[in-house]
Amino acid sequence: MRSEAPPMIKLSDYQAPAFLVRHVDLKFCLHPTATRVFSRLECVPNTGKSAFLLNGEELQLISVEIDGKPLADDALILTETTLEIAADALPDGDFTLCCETEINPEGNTSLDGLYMSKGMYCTQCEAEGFRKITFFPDRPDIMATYSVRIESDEPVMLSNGNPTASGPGWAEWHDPWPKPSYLFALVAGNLVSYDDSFLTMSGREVGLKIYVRPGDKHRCEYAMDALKRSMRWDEQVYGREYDLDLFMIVAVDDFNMGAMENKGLNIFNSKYVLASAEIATDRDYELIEGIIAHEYFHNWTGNRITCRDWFQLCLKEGLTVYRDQQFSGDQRGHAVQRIDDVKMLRARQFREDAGPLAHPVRPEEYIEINNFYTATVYEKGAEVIGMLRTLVGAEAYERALTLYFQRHDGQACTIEDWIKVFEDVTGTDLAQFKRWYSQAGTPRISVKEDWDGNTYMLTLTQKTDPTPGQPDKQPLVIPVASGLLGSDGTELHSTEVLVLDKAEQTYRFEGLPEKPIPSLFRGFSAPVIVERKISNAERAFLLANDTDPFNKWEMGRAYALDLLSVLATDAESTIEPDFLNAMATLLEDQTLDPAFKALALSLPSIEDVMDAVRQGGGTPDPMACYDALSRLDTAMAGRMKGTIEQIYNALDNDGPYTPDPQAAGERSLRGRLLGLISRLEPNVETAMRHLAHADNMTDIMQALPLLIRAGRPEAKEALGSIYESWKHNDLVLDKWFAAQAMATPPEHAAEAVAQLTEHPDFHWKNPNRFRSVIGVFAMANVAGFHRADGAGYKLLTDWLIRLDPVNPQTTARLAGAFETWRNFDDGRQALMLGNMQRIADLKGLSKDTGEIIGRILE
Ligand code: 0A1
Ligand code: ZN
Repeated sequence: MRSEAPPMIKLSDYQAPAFLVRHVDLKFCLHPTATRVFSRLECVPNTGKSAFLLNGEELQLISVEIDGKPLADDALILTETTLEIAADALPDGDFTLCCETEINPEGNTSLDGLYMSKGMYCTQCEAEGFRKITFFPDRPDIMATYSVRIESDEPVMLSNGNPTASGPGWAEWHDPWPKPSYLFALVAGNLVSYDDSFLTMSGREVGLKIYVRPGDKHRCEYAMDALKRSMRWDEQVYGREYDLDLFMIVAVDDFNMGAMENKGLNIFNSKYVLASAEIATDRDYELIEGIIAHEYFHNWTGNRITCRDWFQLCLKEGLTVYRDQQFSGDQRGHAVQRIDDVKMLRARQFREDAGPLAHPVRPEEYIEINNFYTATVYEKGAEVIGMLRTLVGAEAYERALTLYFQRHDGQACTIEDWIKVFEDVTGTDLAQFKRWYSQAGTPRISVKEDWDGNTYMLTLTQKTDPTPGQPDKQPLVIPVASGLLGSDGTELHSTEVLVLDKAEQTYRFEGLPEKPIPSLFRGFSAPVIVERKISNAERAFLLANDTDPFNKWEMGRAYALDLLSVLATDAESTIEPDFLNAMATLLEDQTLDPAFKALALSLPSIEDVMDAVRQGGGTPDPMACYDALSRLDTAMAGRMKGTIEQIYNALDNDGPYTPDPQAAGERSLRGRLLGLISRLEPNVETAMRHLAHADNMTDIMQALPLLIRAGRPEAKEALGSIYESWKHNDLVLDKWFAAQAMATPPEHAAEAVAQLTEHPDFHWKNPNRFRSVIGVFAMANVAGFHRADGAGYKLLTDWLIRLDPVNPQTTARLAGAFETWRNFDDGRQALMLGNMQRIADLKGLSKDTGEIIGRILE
């Protein structure tokens, strides 16, 4: 255990590496508890004579040689995290460094470095896992080619690049593309592959293989299809062709994140690969498609062009998220995709930006880089790229990207390099725009209107509240896509991008026949909070008439939030019939697509309601917000009863399940209607029927939570029978646990979840299982987690304390459940504080969790 506080790493301290590594030879003699790793690095001095500092953690050093000669003991300084070779022990020019180390994959429960998942060897090297495999200058600006030899009895042995040779008990791989160490991967185990091939745009045939455990081969078809569509899309839209003979995906059950873009050998959490109607929901299919695309797109944005240092993480992640969102929009429809993306941005990123964990898209300091794989770096990073494209236009964006790929291929780059290609292509100075990368916090925009009978004047003001370490904020460049509507619903002024780049600005629109109704931030053209005093009548008007689907949805949401924040503070208040009428009109509108309708008929999340109460100056009571949502949902159901049932029945599709967007959209509307119907049925008979007829996981997962929420004995039976049928399938069991953690009524959720943790299948060291129970409870059963007696906080904390020594990354991520603690009443604040203090006081607390709790408490 380290005794002193872990150091803060700063962007301003960046220094070019003293040595580069041109090529790496690795040999692995695999053994579950004693794997031998032999490395040979071809090193090149880079900045003049200096000591050579290599990273290494949890390694047993067996030997080290320079140019074939062992080093004198006094030439080496070995610490728990580094190996330093003295400058005078190194020759003047190029040299080779050979190291032999021993590691223990089975003992590695952090799932970082080389570890074992159900008997299979597997690696995770981003961000700093390679240093747990061998001594290496483990930083992304060192790019080398790799040749790898694996020796073991495992039937399948994989690494990056192309296979070069193999025989009984060994396999060799060569990756010709220079890459940083974080993209290294190795897999070995008893796997089978689902195979296909792809003909690239220049006519090369690429082998495609998805490796899974033997029983899972029939669940790879959808992932393979998504992969081929991603490869074609990247050729057609970005002109990017794949660059090896082989592209492999491996599904593993124990994984901290979603997936990893290792060169030529992507490693996936199995939940984002395996799909069939009976185990995966429509949402799972959608996520599989998006994540397959995301990892594949990294081949160019991340791998061929990588990051100079980890502060530049958004360079690859923001751009790759932006690209996967574009792809999903092309596959599934842009309106619905945009609404889904914004819902997620607001739920995760806006919340992060408004609390103690707020940080810029390009952070300037960190203790543990794994804590910065955040919604801000990923999702806000993608929004910044979307704004850049809106500002320069689609055509200039395309030219800038072509220049980026041409100029920086094979390099480790910075945000400055990225901005420069746009400046060079457009001839504009983007210095002010670049503030989006350095300034944390979500800008708030206020709106003032003036009308003099002929000219309409729109005055926009921007303000960003202080965030940790950034008391003063500067104006940003904000694209405001705006349209103006007439009172009959016609578009008086079609969408135009206004550029707001000062604290306050006025825009004039001349010669209008009447005072228009503005539709601002169409398509959510910037990640901001619009604070516009607007009547519910105007919201209803825009909900009915706006030609922009995003704003149409937005107005329904704003209207609902207005009512919900009143209901949550005054349970006796009445519900405006106009809102219910507007929802009924929407439901009956034949021109709207079902997926959009399902979104527009859904109510905001409980967190959104709590935020709305706070904006109104109150302190939210989670239980009152939960009840407000139930009441409004019930009122909607009552108002639309006849129509709901009729449309619900009409959507009943007898054909076989298909995961295509149209069918999924219809199911999502049907699921939403089922939720409404169940509000009026104390014995949930429609949900029972829905479940009884379900031939796919989507339908099951629509009905099951409703039975659990209603506390019906039938829920127990259903859970029992699902368990019996699926107890050998971890992905289904994860959902089985999650449904209970999420839908158990808040009053006794903590007890129910505590009981789930006693279940023999609660394998808490598996991140998916831990998240399905503890994570879902803390993040998705909000009123249950925040129960006033603190039982939820204690349960989470007890489990975080247990998990931290085993898996710091997953612990730190879930500790983020406390990030909103200051938004609650004094009683809850004190309870949360006490529990966080218990974590902070732990001896040997990981630096991952220590950093998160430290920042939350600051
Ligand atoms: N680069 C991956 C995400 C990822 C990051 C870290 C990991 O382990 C600590 C694993 C995956 C992506 O963006 O998909
Ligand atoms: Zn990524």
